[in-house]
Amino acid sequence: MTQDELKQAAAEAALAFVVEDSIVGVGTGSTANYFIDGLGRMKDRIRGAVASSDASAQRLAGHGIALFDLNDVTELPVYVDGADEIDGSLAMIKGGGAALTREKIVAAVAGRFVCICDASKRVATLGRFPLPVEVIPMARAQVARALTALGGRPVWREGVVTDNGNLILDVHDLSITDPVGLESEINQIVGVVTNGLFARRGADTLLLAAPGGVQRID
Ligand code: ABF
Repeated sequence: MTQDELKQAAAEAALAFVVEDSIVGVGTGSTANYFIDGLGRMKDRIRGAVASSDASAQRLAGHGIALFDLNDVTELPVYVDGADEIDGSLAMIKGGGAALTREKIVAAVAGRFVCICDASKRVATLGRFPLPVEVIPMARAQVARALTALGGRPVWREGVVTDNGNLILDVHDLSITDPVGLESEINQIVGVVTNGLFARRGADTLLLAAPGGVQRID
């Protein structure tokens, strides 16, 4: 199976977690896109969706799925999204697609976070994938210095502006043995909007696709 087929298999498995007549939280990225396409086939059985990015909103709208503003939603039973890395405690690195802030906000509202991944995303220790950090533009250099002091090597993702009008620093060379602690520590740096560690609120369920099938890990 190709990596794309594995992503699609994980995404299809997530459709079983969608609650009838509910509003569904929808992530961003190529794996989430397969989920959106699957959701399109069952659009008559849901009320609609909250999207974590403009790109996902457009794809959902293309399938005729109603879009809701998160501020108008009180119940979001399920949020389905991919990840860049996920460890054994279901802590993740996200943000390779620069949508981390909206992803984290939608995930915070959701009752259950279902992470959909091909097996290449599963790691013993987070950090081989550079950790994305969204920063207020005027704070870029100051935040980079603070991240360097934490032992990382921040690289400005030049040319990328997030849906919120901010910048991304990708932090290389981190071996993240305490994801919850590091997530909190980076959040304390003035000028950081969000960091791509999803550990304080990790995934509740991982659907991990390998050639032998999709494994569910809770
Ligand atoms: C989103 O999409 C991001 O948080 C993560 O960066 C990325 C994963 O992308 P893909 O599914 O294309 O590998 O979930």
